[in-house]
Amino acid sequence: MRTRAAVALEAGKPLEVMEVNLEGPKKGEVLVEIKATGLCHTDEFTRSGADPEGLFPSILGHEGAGVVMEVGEGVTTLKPGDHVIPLYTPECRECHSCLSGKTNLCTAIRGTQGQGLMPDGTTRFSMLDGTPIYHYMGCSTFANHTVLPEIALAKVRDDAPFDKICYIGCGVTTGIGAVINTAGVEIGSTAAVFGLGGIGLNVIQGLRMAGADKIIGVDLNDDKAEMAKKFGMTHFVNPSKLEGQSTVEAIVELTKTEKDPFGGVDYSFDATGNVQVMRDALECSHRGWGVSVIIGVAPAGAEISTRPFQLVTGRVWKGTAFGGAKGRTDVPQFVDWYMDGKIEIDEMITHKLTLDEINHGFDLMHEGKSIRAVVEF
Ligand code: NAD
Ligand code: AHE
Ligand code: ZN
Repeated sequence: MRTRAAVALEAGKPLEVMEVNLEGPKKGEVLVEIKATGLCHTDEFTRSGADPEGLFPSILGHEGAGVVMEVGEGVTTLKPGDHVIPLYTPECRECHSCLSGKTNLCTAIRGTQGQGLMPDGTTRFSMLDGTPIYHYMGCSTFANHTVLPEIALAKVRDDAPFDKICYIGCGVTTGIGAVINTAGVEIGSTAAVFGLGGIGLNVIQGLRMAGADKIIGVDLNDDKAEMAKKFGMTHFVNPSKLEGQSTVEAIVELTKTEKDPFGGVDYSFDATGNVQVMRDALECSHRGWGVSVIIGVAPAGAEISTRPFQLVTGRVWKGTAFGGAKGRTDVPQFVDWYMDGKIEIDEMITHKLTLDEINHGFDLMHEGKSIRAVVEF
């Protein structure tokens, strides 16, 4: 069949909206009509050329929601008409990692997924002249139709709005999951969140759900503070406006008490992808027990560093992919939480675009004007 997609032809170039060929689902695969997709900073990271795994030409996008149109041979858990959310972290429930119960990082198809291919080593997308187009994160939601493996689709209830629940395909689950699954934040905790964008706001929402007392937001953009306050931020630090004080010192100062003269937050989260920020996030966490979670994705070649003494004195550095969530199991639950009013999404979707306007969504991201821009098909 033919479908319309925004194609990343070359690193650093705007996406080009065009008709592409899409082959039908093979064994174990599913054809999905994408109804809506969010624009995550990770899409921009790959579009820009900063991603060591970036491949071109490709169809980016990994934060979608849609409807099953056709299933390939052997597919048993999905049928045409089912509402689904694509999963860049699949859940096969059979590989060593899934069976370990210790991680959400299913390994069943990671090799081919990282090569922009379906599990059989081929691509379903091509240009009208026959040039193959790579898949992206196993999802490629910047296309009106896409093909995914059955294990990379979460079946969700059919009364949930696509233009909101697409965000559960990455940002919402990553942010809230980082708090609940990865950090395991307890009631009464103190926390710092670096980067108040589409991920950081969901970390803040997760911290409020977990019952954190003090939630310190950090961003270079003052405009991000207002929305963060609505989601539970109690204090704001803009590192570019500090005088005679480092960001770490400012956060320590906000958490010091008479009983606790050392200060430092119980939990910190990086949602910027900047390795110097990751260091600050670790170092503002509490001596003896602070846990710092890296969510941000750093460009090719970037490395984190700190004095080993920071870890010797009890701080713990962790990371999280998709908030530690097991997609097929946990994503339907997130959709229920949204529908039951337990989590908020609507306000974070600041812009709605058509596919033809998709590059404007990346402009808004760079200008710091959007939290999530969503493309509706
Ligand atoms: P975003 O662009 O919406 O938000 C980033 C925020 O960080 C912005 O508000 C920006 O002003 C702020 N910021 C940038 N540099 C800063 C600095 N030096 N100090 C303080 N604030 C700074 O991006 P997003 O969609 O929220 O994504 C955030 C990061 O998380 C990206 O690196 C993305 O690739 C990554 N991510 C990771 C996962 C995962 O599973 N680990 C999932 C989704 C996104
Ligand atoms: N391709 C990059 C790594 C990108 C990365 O870390 N991706 C996250 C999801 S970001 C979603 O917005 C992830 O889940 N990674 C786990 C995995 O297996 O890819 C690089 O550095 O090569
Ligand atoms: Zn993402």
